[in-house]
Amino acid sequence: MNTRLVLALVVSGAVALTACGGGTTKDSAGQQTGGATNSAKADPNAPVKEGLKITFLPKQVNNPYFTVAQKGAEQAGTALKAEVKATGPSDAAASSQVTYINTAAQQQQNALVISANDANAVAPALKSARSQGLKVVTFDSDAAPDARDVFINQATSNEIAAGQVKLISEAIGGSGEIAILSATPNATNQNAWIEVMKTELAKPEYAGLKLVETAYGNDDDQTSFQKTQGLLQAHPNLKGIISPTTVGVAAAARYLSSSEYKGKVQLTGLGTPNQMRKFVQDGTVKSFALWDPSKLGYLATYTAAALASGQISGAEGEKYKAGELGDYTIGAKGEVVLGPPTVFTKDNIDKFDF
Ligand code: RAM
Repeated sequence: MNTRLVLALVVSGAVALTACGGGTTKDSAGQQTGGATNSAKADPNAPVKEGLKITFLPKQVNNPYFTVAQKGAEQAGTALKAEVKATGPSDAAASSQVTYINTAAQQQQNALVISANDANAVAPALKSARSQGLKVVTFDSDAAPDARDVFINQATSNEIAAGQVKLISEAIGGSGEIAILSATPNATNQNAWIEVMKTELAKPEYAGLKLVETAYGNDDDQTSFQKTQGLLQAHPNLKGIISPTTVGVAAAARYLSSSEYKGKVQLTGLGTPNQMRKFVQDGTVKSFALWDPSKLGYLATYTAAALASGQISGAEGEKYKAGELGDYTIGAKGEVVLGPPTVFTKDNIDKFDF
């Protein structure tokens, strides 16, 4: 190896290390704040690079919610002239995404867009991918903040969780036992929402509601179905269930709709209108909520392209354009919020097709 080549390698290695710093910073409350140390200067006027390779990695592939999100990611890919490749595990288990992350790095993708099954289980692989030059955007369910550049949150946890408590309270007339049917025990997003639900339930206006159990259906249809049955058997006075997962709420609705509990035990949650329509029409469910997953996938992909093109670095206050969704600004802890969820009832559900 000649001296010039050695020097070039050393210099490029140093540049790579600087650019991919990936350190953490602390906010005033002492919490880790998001993304890289962002030492690289962002250029808001930098053009989006053509031909970017972006891997889209959902919690699981056989989940209609993520299929819709993937469509949005692919639409963004077409608009950006980027190559979006979707891949992922069939179950939402904690460690299931690690090999997919490693593969994306080996394949020298420019960016990875991921909904994390577990904030910490994926963190070492994400950090390693970033040190190899990939930009990491989490969406839907965050990873440890120092393992990604930006998190695209569907709505604030407060909006989502407080909304869920309000819907179940209205459905059961403000008093009675309730249960939560969640996804996996490690899901960052569901756990954040459950925390806020508990805070909400402690407020005087919800003094009549009593949370008796939180069960986990693991975002698996059959497990969620059986856990619904288990909740009803274990709690004969149960008046309502909140299932903040599209898989859980659809399975719970299916169980209730053909059981003696239909119309007696109320159900709300986060569901896709297409999965929930028949249960709203047959009276099993009065109302539920969700955002548009395709917009979430679209925004996450635009964000990945903005990062990989050097338009943004993930620092608070940076602004960028996300195609037809318009302008976004990176908030505290490297977080961007898509917008408030929609509440669906029999009066509006037919206007939505996802
Ligand atoms: C499931 C997943 C996803 C969540 C939605 C509401 O599809 O758990 O992470 O955001 O439900």
